[in-house]
Amino acid sequence: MISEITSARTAAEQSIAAASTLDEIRILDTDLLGKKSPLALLKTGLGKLITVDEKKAAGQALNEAMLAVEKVLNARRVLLSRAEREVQLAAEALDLTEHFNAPGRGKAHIVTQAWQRLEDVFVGLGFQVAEGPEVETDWYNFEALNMPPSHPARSMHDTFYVDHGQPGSTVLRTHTSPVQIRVMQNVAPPIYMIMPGRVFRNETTDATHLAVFHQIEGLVIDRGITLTDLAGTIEAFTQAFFGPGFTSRLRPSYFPFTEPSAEFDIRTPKGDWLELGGCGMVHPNVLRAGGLDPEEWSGFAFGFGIDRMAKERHGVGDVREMYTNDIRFIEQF
Ligand code: FA5
Repeated sequence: MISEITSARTAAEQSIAAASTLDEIRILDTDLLGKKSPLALLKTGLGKLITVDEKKAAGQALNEAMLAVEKVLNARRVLLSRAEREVQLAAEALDLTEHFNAPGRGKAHIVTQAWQRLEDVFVGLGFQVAEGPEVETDWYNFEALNMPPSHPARSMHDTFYVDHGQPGSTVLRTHTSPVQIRVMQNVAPPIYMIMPGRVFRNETTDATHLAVFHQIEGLVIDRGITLTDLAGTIEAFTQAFFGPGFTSRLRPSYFPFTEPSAEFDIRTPKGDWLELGGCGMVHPNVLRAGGLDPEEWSGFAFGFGIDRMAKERHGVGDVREMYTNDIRFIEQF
């Protein structure tokens, strides 16, 4: 029995030494230490030994052999995983030396640059900046914006729901408009604010659509605000952001939270029209949801996509390119 144990142990150790991959080690683990391994089978034969001394000696030798095989197996596993990791690291290594040699420091991402420039331009026009949460309640994202549960306009927003509270009560905000309500609830008018931030829609991505993108919301609430103020603000913004050769127009549209509503486009010096976002006069129901009296206050709101603005401003063909994080693309801007 003892000699059988010794030869099983030697054979096991030899096959471990011969293993050259972690997959082989995984198989050997079962073959050499599992229920059907030679050592385990020898263990089942212990009962057939006659004397107590024989049993004791064989049992001890078996335990030692099992422990020894396990130890050798583990040591080989550590060695092979280290070797595999080194091969992987070598294969995935990036040569960054050309970037170390380049003069200058890192810079803000193209979308962050657009975001910061938008803030600068609006602050220059007298606006303040506010932010709201990315995880919102259904009430702020839809209901307070004049979209009750059955409202058909809800289907225009493909919503990501968060597993929190009552089913369907918590969402990843689909636009920055819910921040309008939070601002109205917390700031006494007159209000001249912009609200930039990240928004989420369960959409298939393409050259102009992302599932995670950025919007900038604008909200003005004061006494006697009219559509002319909205048009004038959009025009002043267009010239300040894009340059004097650019102009803007409003096109009739529909949003549940503004009445009347418009889409706003800008005209490039070449004469092309580009759609930038939506806007309109704040709906009385929205003013009420924000705790304001529509008889006393009126206002306008607008919201447009920051990623698309960055794309247009820099002539990027596909919005998705801005998020591949390929340093050769990013460092151009
Ligand atoms: C809205 O989200 C309204 N909340 C805008 C608004 C605010 C209207 C205030 C009136 C008053 P819309 O779904 O059209 O509207 O989106 C506004 C802008 O976000 C679009 O014009 C576009 O520039 C950008 N946008 C929309 N969907 C995507 C997307 N999937 N990927 C990138 N940009 C997008």
